[in-house]
Amino acid sequence: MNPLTVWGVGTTRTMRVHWLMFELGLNYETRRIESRTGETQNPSYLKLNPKQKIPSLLDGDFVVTESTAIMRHLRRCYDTLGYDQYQQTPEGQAVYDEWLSFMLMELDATSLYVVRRHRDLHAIYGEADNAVSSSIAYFENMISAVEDQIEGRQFVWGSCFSELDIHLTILLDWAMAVDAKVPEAFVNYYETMTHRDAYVAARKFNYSGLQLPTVRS
Ligand SMILES: N[C@@H](CCC(=O)N[C@@H](CS)C(=O)NCC(=O)O)C(=O)O
Repeated sequence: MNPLTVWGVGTTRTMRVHWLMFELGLNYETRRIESRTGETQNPSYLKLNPKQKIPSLLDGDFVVTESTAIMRHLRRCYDTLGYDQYQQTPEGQAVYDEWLSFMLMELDATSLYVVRRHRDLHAIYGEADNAVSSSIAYFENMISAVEDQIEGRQFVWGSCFSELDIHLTILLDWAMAVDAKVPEAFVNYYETMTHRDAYVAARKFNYSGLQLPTVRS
């Protein structure tokens, strides 16, 4: 039996994990449960993830939840991507933390996810037009503030592809889907990332044959 099983497809969070799996070239099983189908509330799944969220990873009998934690676990245990010298330094590590916090908090949780909740999922979380428009404006301000840091760069962090590129590209996918303005430097970066074989394959894998209409969250 394959020791690695990923639970969940169809969302931006599951896309993070499947894309990394494809980049690492790992052989794994997938349980194609989806959000808002009730499958995250099945008693058997609740034992894995009482938060009722996807994705989850089962590595042998060890469970990891939270897409970012899953990605970091996969890189620690099954890495084939490698790190450059700068990435090993305290400065390189601090820059990693800075980008990760910025993307998860400023670009995702406090902006695009608010749009998601109060626009697409307003039947669950309530309508809040002001919160939606101010969150898009906030996202645009935040991403513009770091435009110089991405200008001319192939990767977010150092000279190697990393999970930070997965985070950023998926955020850009999402920003474009809600018609947020994305600075030119990010559009160029996005073009390169979305031509990667693993991105194309993972996107098809993650978003094909869903029970619910395609949702990008
Ligand atoms: N912080 C979590 C968030 C996961 C999350 O919010 N998943 C949502 C879909 S985007 C979910 O599973 N919702 C359960 C449901 O709607 O049934 C992560 O990054 O993995």
